[in-house]
Amino acid sequence: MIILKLGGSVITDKTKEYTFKTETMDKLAQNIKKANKQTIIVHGAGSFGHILAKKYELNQGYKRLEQIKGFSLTHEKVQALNSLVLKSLQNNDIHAVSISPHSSMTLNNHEMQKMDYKIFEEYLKKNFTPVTFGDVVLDKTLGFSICSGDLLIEVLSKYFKPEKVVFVIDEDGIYTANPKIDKKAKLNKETTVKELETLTTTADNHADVTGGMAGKIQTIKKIAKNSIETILVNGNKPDRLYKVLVGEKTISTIVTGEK
Ligand code: IP8
Repeated sequence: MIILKLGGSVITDKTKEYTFKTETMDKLAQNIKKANKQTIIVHGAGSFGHILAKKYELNQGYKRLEQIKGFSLTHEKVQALNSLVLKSLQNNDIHAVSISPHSSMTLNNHEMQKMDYKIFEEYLKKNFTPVTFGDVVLDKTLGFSICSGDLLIEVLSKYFKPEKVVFVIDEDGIYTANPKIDKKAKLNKETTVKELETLTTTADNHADVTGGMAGKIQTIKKIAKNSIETILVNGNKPDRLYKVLVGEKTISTIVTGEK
């Protein structure tokens, strides 16, 4: 089984509120179908979640009444994005079912507190493709906070020990520096957790309340510590995702799991 994260910056335009990239998503769905692998799909919130979450400071927990409105609005938007993703998968004959974090998971000070892995297991057993996503959730200490897709990937991969974890991002992989700023940045085709420790990542310039690339690298380190291989691949070149899923060589970054 493979756990797949569709990044928010691939399936939405992160700079424009509520803009879904239908064509990109459809092409990714086609390639996921063609690869014919059992998957759990996690997707990010992109411009359906981060702009509102930032405006209402939802990741900092409950501080004022107005945030209740912000939580509810954000929840509706990420749910709407999830429906668009689901529709695209179904149009490509992938039997996807949505598992919503806000109604089935809780956090405690940003860490996973309660998560129903059995639901995922049951759907997988029946040959469904479970789809979950970055969402607003209840938090025991903070009142509420944000459960990012990356946190979901981290806990799901720890529980399910997939054959690999794939991050579909809007770059060719992990670079030696931020390629959007530094023209001399080089792609790391194969790397290890040790090498990742030495990387200095600069913050992405769009609203991202859950850490952007720097946060992702922290997540990958945790996945690798469970001996699982992680691959980062460019979602704007969907045939590369197919190759990664079926184990063929392509342009990507492979982070080997620690033995
Ligand atoms: O895009 C964030 O999830 P991510 C979820 O996976 C919200 O980091 C609501 C901003």
